[in-house]
Amino acid sequence: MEAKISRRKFLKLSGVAAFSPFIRLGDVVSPRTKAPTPTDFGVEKRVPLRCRMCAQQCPAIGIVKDGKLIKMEANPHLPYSGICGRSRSTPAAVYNPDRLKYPLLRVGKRGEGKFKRISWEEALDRIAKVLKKYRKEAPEKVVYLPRFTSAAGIDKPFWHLYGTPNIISYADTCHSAGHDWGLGGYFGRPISPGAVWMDYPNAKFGVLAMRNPGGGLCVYQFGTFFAEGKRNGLRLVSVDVRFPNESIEGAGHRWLPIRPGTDPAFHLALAHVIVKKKGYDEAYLIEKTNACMLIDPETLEPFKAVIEEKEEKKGDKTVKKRTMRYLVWDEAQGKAVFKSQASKPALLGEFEIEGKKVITAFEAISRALERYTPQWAEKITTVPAKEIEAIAEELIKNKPQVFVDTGWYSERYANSLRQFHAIGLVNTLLGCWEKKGGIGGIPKVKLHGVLPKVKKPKRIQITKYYQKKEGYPFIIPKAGRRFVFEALRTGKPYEPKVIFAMGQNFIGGSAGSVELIKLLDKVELIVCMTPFMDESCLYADIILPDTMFPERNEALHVKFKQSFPTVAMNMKAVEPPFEARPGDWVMVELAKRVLFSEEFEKYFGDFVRGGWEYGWRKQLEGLDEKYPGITLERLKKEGVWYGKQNYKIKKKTLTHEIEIFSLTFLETYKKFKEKGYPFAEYANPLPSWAPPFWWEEKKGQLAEDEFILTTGFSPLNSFTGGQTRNNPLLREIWDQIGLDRLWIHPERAQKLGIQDGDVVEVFPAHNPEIRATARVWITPLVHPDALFTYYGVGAGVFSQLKKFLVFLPEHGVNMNHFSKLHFAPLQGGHATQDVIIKIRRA
Ligand SMILES: Nc1nc2c(c(=O)[nH]1)N[C@H]1C(S)=C(S)[C@@H](COP(=O)(O)OP(=O)(O)OC[C@H]3O[C@@H](n4cnc5c(=O)[nH]c(N)nc54)[C@H](O)[C@@H]3O)O[C@H]1N2
Ligand SMILES: Nc1nc2c(c(=O)[nH]1)N[C@H]1C(S)=C(S)[C@@H](COP(=O)(O)OP(=O)(O)OC[C@H]3O[C@@H](n4cnc5c(=O)[nH]c(N)nc54)[C@H](O)[C@@H]3O)O[C@H]1N2
Ligand code: SF4
Ligand SMILES: [Mo]
Repeated sequence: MEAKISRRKFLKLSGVAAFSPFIRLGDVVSPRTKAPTPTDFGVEKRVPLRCRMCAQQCPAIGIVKDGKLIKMEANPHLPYSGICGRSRSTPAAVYNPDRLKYPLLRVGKRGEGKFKRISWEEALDRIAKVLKKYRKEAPEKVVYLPRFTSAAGIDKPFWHLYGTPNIISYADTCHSAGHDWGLGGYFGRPISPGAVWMDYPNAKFGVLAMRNPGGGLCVYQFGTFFAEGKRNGLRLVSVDVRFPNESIEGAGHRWLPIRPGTDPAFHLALAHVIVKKKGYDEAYLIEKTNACMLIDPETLEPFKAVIEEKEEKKGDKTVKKRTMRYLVWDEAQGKAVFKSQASKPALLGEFEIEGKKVITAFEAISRALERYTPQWAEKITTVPAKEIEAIAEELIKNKPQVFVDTGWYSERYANSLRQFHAIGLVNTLLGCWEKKGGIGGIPKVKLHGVLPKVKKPKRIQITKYYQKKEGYPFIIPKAGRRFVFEALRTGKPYEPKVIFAMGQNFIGGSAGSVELIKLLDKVELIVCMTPFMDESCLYADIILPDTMFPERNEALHVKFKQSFPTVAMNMKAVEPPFEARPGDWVMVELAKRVLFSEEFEKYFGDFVRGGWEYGWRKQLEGLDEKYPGITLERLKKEGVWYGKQNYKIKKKTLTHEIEIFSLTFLETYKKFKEKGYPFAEYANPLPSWAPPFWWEEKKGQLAEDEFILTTGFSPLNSFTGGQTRNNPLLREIWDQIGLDRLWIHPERAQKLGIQDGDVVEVFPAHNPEIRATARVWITPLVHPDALFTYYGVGAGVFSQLKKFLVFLPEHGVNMNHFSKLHFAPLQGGHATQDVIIKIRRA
């Protein structure tokens, strides 16, 4: 009976879909080429995907018809679901005729762009041969650079088994570590953009400074949150080098133009006003932070603090937990006691204990802020003092349902660590961490590995060497691709010999592109795996054509920037074109060729036999006890699992409090001051202004033809990948709205005799030889000292790319092509905008 019904239903279904003229609005019926199959032709398949048109991996649904991906939809199984315009253009990327189709071998000089087709066998054998050689000699000289990897869960164990610790991400060119340690000082651990969220829906007032949630949009769930906040009456002020209409257009929102790279001064002045007007949250500072800590005003050392060590059970391990107990001045008892014994700790003040002068940490902070008046900041930033005061007033009045957005992409200038340190200070003064309407934390689900655990090899990692020996204590070792090039330049700790990039455009995405390519002569083998040609591929010896995300199964993923802990699925929806193959297959093929057969069997055997079905089950083993409802069946059907949102932010400070006076910073500060390190001041735990490099060079005064080139995202572009910059659909829209133009202020344009629509030559003052062309938009919506362009719109200096990416706009600049191979002090970020740019009519 049941079988009958389902058969009838089945016939009806297939009949309606395949043969009825009543097809739903918006459906596309393509001409029949093959005999229809009931599961395929005319019937839409809905496959769980994670979008990769930018890097955020938003859970989405791919709609497949006749074996083709016809559109992307939001995943409806989320409380806040949505995908953005870039995601909607996925089919135009997947079926782009410019996709890499076969493995390629370089035949011309590096950079020349001459390649010939080879077989996968040959490509893999060639790579394996070099890998085998270095496995014996020095496996650490092989560097793996992943970003858009199609081998998650497989690649890391492979490279660690191989013997290299050098798996290094792109994040030193994104948020690491100016953002992560600038804010992290307050929490005793790096705070990445994915660790916190602004509670847009419940906030009343917010400052966006170098942050553009409407353009650098992560729709799921951020964009929806942001829109909800705006509907709920969230008022915004944007302090930006250009008018970021993506975020703040509409009533009640304001734009204050700021001179590029001077943001720390703006935030310090906000803090100054908040403290001066006693607009801070006093109870919060006393209770939740170490503001009352008594310190020596000379050395800044906590006064007579003690560190206690306790052993604690954590699962089956015992860990040592260190806690600092510190003295405060108890106003109730009129003496110094440990904080836990005080009933009325003093927030401000200077005291004498045993003949020694001590002050509270907050007293030290207040004193340090004294000189950073709004008038002082106006001279540096050009933001009017009265505007700074008005913003501070708004923050004070509406606290704690306020935020200074902690931002995302930070590595634009040398002073980014100080910028985010100052942003952290303002948010701490206002008590908005862990508050509804303020800033919350993001809990993450811990999945098991796909393969058995592999230990990280003991050999020295390049980034760790620079962290320990070369004055970059705030590096995040897994995130420092530009130090690979520093190692090439200096030979320290050794010269890398093989670079294998999987979805990282290490040349186009990193400041100093033109300097980087010169260093590549020292590298024996460069392999780039990607679906699209990019700057890095031009210098590769072997190019491997990757699949795009709808064309492969992938490990489950948990790292999302959103308020709920989430697990999401990506399943193969369509066949890859030509000879494109996924990264997990490539890793297994290399493992077969390079590892010993026992190693291969031990680590890869089960995965090779069981495939992703096995891999996914392995990742989820035993997890549904802790997280009810995480099952593979559900993930395959709905694509996602999500848990509960909360506002807690994990801390790893010695005091277990939010350290408004950062002991992590203090330790580094003391050490570097002792050594006489010129940038020691950047680690000062107290508020402190540091100018960007360009400012140091020019004392803030640019000549008539000099500018700072700045970048940002729009909802219709992303990085340098072919997904968006060479996308025929997006290109159509870009042309309509002039997204590829270079913004220039009318006063500056007039002085240079430049007219709207003119094509100009853009080049760095330090190297006029490197040039790109751009079409200008003359607009008052940009600060006079800045030029602005969306990131990743053209070929820039690497015009050879036009041969491979035919939908690229004719003109366009990429800041990284012009900037220097310099490193932000202490944290090593790429400081890409910290360079003076000139323009002239082409
Ligand atoms: N001047 C300036 N520089 C910047 C930025 C800026 O705004 N301005 N932004 C910075 C930021 S925030 C970041 S995160 C970095 C990003 O820097 P990059 O790592 O350089 O990122 P992309 O430019 O996206 O390059 C990634 C490559 O992956 C490829 N790719 C896409 N999908 C896949 C896939 O499925 N598999 C594989 N194997 N490859 C794939 C793309 O085609 C592209 O070639 O750039 C930073 N650099
Ligand atoms: N559309 C799109 N969205 C994305 C991505 C993408 O590729 N495309 N990628 C994601 C990633 S990896 C990241 S890191 C985030 C980035 O997210 P955001 O950092 O928010 O985005 P951006 O647009 O790079 O930069 C924010 C703003 O900084 C401004 N700006 C530039 N220089 C200065 C300055 O000196 N001072 C001040 N005050 N403002 C300045 C720009 O004009 C821009 O409006 O976006 C994520 N979302
Ligand atoms: S923000 Fe847009 S392009 Fe980026 S992953 Fe999400 S849906 Fe895709
Ligand atoms: Mo980024």
